[in-house]
Amino acid sequence: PQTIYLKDYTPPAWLVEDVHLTFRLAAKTTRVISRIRFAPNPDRVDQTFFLHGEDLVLISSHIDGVAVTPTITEEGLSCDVPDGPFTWEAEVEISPATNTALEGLYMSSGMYCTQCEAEGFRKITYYPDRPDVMAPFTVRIESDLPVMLSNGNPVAEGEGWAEWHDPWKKPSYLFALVAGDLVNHPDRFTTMSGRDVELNIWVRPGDLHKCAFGMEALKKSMKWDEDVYGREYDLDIFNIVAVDDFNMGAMENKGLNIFNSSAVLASPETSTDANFERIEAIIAHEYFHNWTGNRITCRDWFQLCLKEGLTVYRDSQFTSDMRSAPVKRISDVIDLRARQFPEDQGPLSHPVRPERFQEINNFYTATVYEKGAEVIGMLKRLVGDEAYAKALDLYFERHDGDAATIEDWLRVFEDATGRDLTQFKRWYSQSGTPRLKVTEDWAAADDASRPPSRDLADNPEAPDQVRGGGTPSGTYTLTFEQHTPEGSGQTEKEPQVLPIAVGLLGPNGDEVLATTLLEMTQAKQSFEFTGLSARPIPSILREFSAPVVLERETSADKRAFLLAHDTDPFNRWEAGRQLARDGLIAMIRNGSPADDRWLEGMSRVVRDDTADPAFRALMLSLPAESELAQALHEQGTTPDPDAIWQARETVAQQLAETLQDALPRLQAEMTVEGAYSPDAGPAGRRALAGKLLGLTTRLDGGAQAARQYTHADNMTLQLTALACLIRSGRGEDALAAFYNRWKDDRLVIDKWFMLQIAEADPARAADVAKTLTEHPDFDLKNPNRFRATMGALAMNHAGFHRADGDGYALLADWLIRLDALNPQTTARMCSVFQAWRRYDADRQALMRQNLERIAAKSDLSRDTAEMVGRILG
Ligand code: BAL
Ligand code: ZN
Repeated sequence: PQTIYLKDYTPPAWLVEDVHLTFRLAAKTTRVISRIRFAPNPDRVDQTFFLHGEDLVLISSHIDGVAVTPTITEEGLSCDVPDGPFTWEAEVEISPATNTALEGLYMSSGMYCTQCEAEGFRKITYYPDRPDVMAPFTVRIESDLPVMLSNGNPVAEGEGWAEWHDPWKKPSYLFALVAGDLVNHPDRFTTMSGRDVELNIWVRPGDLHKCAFGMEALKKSMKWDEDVYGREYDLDIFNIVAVDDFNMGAMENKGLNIFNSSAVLASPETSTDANFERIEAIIAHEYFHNWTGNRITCRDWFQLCLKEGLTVYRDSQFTSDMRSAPVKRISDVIDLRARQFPEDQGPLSHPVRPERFQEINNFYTATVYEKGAEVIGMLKRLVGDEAYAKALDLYFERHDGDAATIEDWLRVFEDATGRDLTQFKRWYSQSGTPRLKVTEDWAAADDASRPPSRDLADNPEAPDQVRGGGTPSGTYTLTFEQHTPEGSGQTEKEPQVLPIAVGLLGPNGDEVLATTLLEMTQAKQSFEFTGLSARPIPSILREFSAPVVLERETSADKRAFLLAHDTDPFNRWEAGRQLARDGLIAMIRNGSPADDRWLEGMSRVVRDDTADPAFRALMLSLPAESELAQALHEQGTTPDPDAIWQARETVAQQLAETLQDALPRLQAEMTVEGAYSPDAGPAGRRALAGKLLGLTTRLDGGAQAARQYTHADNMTLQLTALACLIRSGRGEDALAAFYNRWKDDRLVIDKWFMLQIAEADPARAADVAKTLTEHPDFDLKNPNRFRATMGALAMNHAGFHRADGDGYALLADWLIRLDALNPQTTARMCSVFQAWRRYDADRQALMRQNLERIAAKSDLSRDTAEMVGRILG
């Protein structure tokens, strides 16, 4: 397959003035008639007229009304065209009913829908399917279905047809069409300038009761974007449609967002608190794309982080404002470490702005999205809130209507702030997670005349900053060294700009220096603090101010001290996490007992009723098995999945025993009375209650969980209880009852598939998954169901890595089958093999064998071939 390089970008030869499309919908024989006005691009470097097109049957084509016979290949067509502007007309036939790749126009549960990002529009008609070709679209849909939707505003409709016009020029990847037997949950929103906007969430008739929460989230998002970014909605109508079969979470098509039904439909009976929070965030994310993605789009797909990093950053700000900022930050960092760090430290590592790809669908990654958002967070920290707001205003003003680049984005910040961002730009071009080592030095007041301390002697240059002041006193020095390991073909990595937020605590636990931002730009750099009467305890990288691995040799006592006293909630949590991690690793490596300081710390935190219950729930969560595997690997120990699982079990059991006396009272305190609300307050109480129930189950064998399961009146309580019952080996009856109760609800049955595999005893997980693939409800064509089964197997770390290799083989078997139907979802799931080199020789051999088996499949998709090739290296 062909590799495409950022360096080879050239402007389009032809621009599109406007587009008219007519769709005559039929399941296997849809006709798409296009009329497109082309004009030469004044900036072009060549004149080739090429239109992308895949899996299309060309019925006829005309230029300025004269029939033409283009040259057609698998990728598209070329044709001789006039020197000046002309009109292209074509009719093609496509088959939505047999489109299982879920790209282009396809059918899901009887409705027609589209997914065009990144390169799906070329499966609908011949077109210059690249984001820097932008045009207004007029769309006519003909069908006997009652609801027909496209982008923009409705223009006219009649019996069997509807017409839509989108006045905002857009790239083809933002095109959308929906037709089906749908019903709507309507509402309205008045924008900041007083314009009235019609809002709708469209669903299949049985799902109408699951729309209210999504609608509220949409209105909150619209208001928030006005209040915080000054961004107003720009059409008369905004439609959201829920679709059951969807590769991603949702898609930001202009004025017509299409959602995976799991990312929009919610009710207390069928959705967990986590589902509600995710839905709120995804609705916000897609809505925010209207400005960061649609009004300003990307010049080419290498610039994907321009819209995704920024929009993830914006949706995280929104969630922080709607809920708890510290809890959101901690959750984001857990996610970053679980998904982005392994990607950036393994064979799939790539820069936030990749420089090459074979299949762009493989680059909708945690690095582009989540690390892309971290980069924006760092930029904001460095320039400050006010300058950030000024730069964003300039970005919207300068680039509205543009297909922009990362260079454009950074120039806006340079122009708004006067800063030189040349070095900062490395965050976009250099792959890998920087490792940041820190050492400390203290010279007491009576030593102040001594020659420079040990660390400073190593570093002949003067320290960068002097802080504090006042009466002569001790000097405290932090020396940082940064290093980014080689990867993704980059051998020499340069120092990055690192914003390092630091606070200092005195020996009595009082804060002696409030959070201060250090700006590190060199490979090694020292920062000096004066005006201190005693050696402080540092709190470093507060709020996780840069996406790095902090390497700091420190005692468990100091971690316990920070856990007790740090004023920064993130670092308080981090101290507890580090204690837990160090203790687990010591147990795995040398059989050490659980660390008392961690058990005592947890005991204090869980009883601290001044602390947010959601925060306490996060504190009680142990590091994931995969995180421990990565940590062991970094420390030179080959991870043993069974030993990791066993150590977590042992520690969790000890925690349960330590808290035994407090559990009943704490659980009672966390009980939420009254009608269910998904708000952060009650959701946080349920989260903590859920953790406590998990601990109680270790002591009572599941008796309380069984009672909770029976009496639960919302899905959060029901599913928490079910998970506990499965873990305690008492899940069988509840699983059967759950299935019978919910068998008609696809989204709830996804949970049923997922939970029994993810929570299975590792020795049985692959067998449970295999049995479930034989269940009549297992549906290979539905990405949610596939992920609920195979994704859950991969989540069960020790189960997936079972020594006999059955977990690997089962997944590979199903990936081979799925590739023929849905390359995109297959390729994404291949990434669960990315850390294969971390494990012992036998497991490595088994994983390699299964990866090679996938690679050897005949007609393997470009998507999967690229992923497997990169993973094998
Ligand atoms: N643009 C693809 C889906 C999303 O990131 O919103
Ligand atoms: Zn997005």
